Formats: sequence, C-alpha cells, structure tokens
Amino acid sequence: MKSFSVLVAAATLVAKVSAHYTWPQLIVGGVNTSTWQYVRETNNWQDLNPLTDVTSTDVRCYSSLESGTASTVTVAAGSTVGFTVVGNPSNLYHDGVLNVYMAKAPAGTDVASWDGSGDVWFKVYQIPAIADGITITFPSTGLTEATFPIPAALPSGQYLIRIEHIALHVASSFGGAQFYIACAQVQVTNGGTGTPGPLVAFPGAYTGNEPGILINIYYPIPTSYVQPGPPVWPASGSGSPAPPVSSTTVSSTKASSTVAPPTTTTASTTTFTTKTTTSAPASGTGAAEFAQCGGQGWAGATAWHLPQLSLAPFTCHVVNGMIVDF
Ligand SMILES: *[C@@H]1O[C@H](CO)[C@@H](O)[C@H](O)[C@H]1NC(C)=O
Ligand SMILES: [Cu+2]
Repeated sequence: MKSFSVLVAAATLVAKVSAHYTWPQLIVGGVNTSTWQYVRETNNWQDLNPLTDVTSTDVRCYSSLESGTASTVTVAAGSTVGFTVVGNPSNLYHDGVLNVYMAKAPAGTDVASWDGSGDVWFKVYQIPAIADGITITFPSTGLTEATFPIPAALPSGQYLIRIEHIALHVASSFGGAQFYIACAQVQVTNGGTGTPGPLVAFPGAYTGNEPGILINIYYPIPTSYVQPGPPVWPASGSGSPAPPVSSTTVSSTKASSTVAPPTTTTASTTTFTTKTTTSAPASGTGAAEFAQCGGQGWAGATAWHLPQLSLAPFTCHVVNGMIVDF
C-alpha cells in the first residue's frame, strides 16, 4: 500500500519522540507570569502527556496538588487574561477545540485550598471547530497562547479558571481524545451582578461519548461539529468572541527545553490592571492524507493523517527532523 511505504520511509529518516503540551503560565495584564505561579502545577508538567479518562478526578484541574503550589492573582472583571502553551513544540499543534471554564470558591473558602468539586463550573470562552459541510477546520490549532475576557458581569470573588484543549487527532475511538488541562487561581474585583450558568461538575460534564469528543475528524469529513460542554456564559456579549484565524503553515520551531520545575511561592496577591489583545495563531494544519510529511530535506507541510488504515488515524508532526506523536 502506497501510504505504508511513505510511512516507513519517513520513519527510517527521522527519530521518534512523544511530546505534547501544557499551560504553565497565566497571562495577566499582557504579562506572562512565572511558570506555575498562579497556575496549579499539573501532573503532566514534565512529561506533557494528555489526560484521556474524563471520569477521573484529574479532569478537573489535571493536578494532584490542590493546594499550596500556586498563589492567587487579582484580576478585574472585564479584563483579558490567558494561558501560555509550553510543549514540544510550544503550540497547540494537535487539531482540536478549546474551552475555558470558571468556578467560584464557596464563601469562606480560600480558592488556593479549594478542590473545585461540585456543580460549580460554567464556560466563559470557547474556540470550536468549524465544519462548513465540505471541510472541517480547527482555529485553535497552532496557538502559542490563549487569551479571553473575564466576563464583566461576573460577581467579584475568588475563582478557579480551568482551560482545556481537547486534541481530536486520534479521537475516533473511545478514550482517544486528548485533554490538556490546567487551572489558575484568581481574585476577581470590580465584578458585576450576573448569575453564571449552566453549572456542571468535573468529572461529570463529559462522558467521552459526546459527538465532539468521540469523533473521526478525517473520514468521512464531519459536516457539523458540536462543541463539548455547556454554552458560553453570558450568552451574548464578550464571552464568545470570534475565534482567531488560522494560517496554513505548521511551525517547525524546535522546543528543546523542558518545563522548569516549580518555584516555591508564598501566598501573595499581585494586581495587574492593563489589558492585552488576542494574538494570532502561529501555525495550522498540514499536508493532505498520504502526502509526504517529513524526512531529510523536506520543506513542505509537516502533518498528515491516514484515517483509512486499520492502524489509523496517524498524525505525523516533524520537528527538526523528529516525528512527534507518531
Ligand atoms: C509570552 O508567552 C508567549 C507564549 O509562549 C510568547 O509567544 C511571548 O513571546 C511571551 N511574551 C514575553 C514578553 O515573553
Ligand atoms: Cu500530543
């Protein structure tokens, strides 16, 4: 089979390494804060591996360290915050979709020691896939950071912000979707009088059987896409801005550094007041199915998919001569 010879040829020319990504820094006031300063250190801070069991408690924040590792930062309702992507390479290089949820710590509970349990999570932002009946595209692909507004109507108080990228490149079998999750701790000031909802629990919000999670994104090409989770709150306004436009070049930047170990932080609160703007994604989707995707001297598109093979689907990413996530 021709596709197999392409696969074998590419594999013999390059080394293989498994690598994914995580979300170690909160962006506040346009500043990348320190690694794991306001974001709870995730269980994949070193190996960058995804979570795949949506029934696990780890689907909440992907962190076994629910207190003592992160500080809480003050942010104004209506201001823009975000998370940076660190990985190998450092962008959301898997085709997938993005969601951001928030949850308010119960009165009298310090968010830094709150586990986020219960029906407490509401969605404030999303970047779905776009299926137009002919093609399906993933505007979050290639982002090096994701920024979004804290809803102006959100009441003041302490919250967790939970970001997730759901990578769908091998999501055609149950448990194949890859969840890249992290939670930050914030104190929201200058809040509004809204009532966020609908509220969901993690675990609980997903079964893994949702049409937007258990999905073959390659063949047949989906003619529609249903974003996992509840609708964005508030329903109208700034909570769901248009997704960023994706370009067509896959990043070839080598990410040689691993995530730095967490620094010990004391419980401090820092205030940022300036706003930042959403940046454009750095890369996008790659080559057509069965096309060459890598090897020595290859300068073309560096991702392909082989959905029809029994072993499939594959995704090929070549980063400085290495196939990642083969
Ligand atoms: C903040 O992080 C993003 C994503 O990694 C990066 O593109 C940007 O250059 C960083 N900004 C600064 C000032 O370091
Ligand atoms: Cu990956």
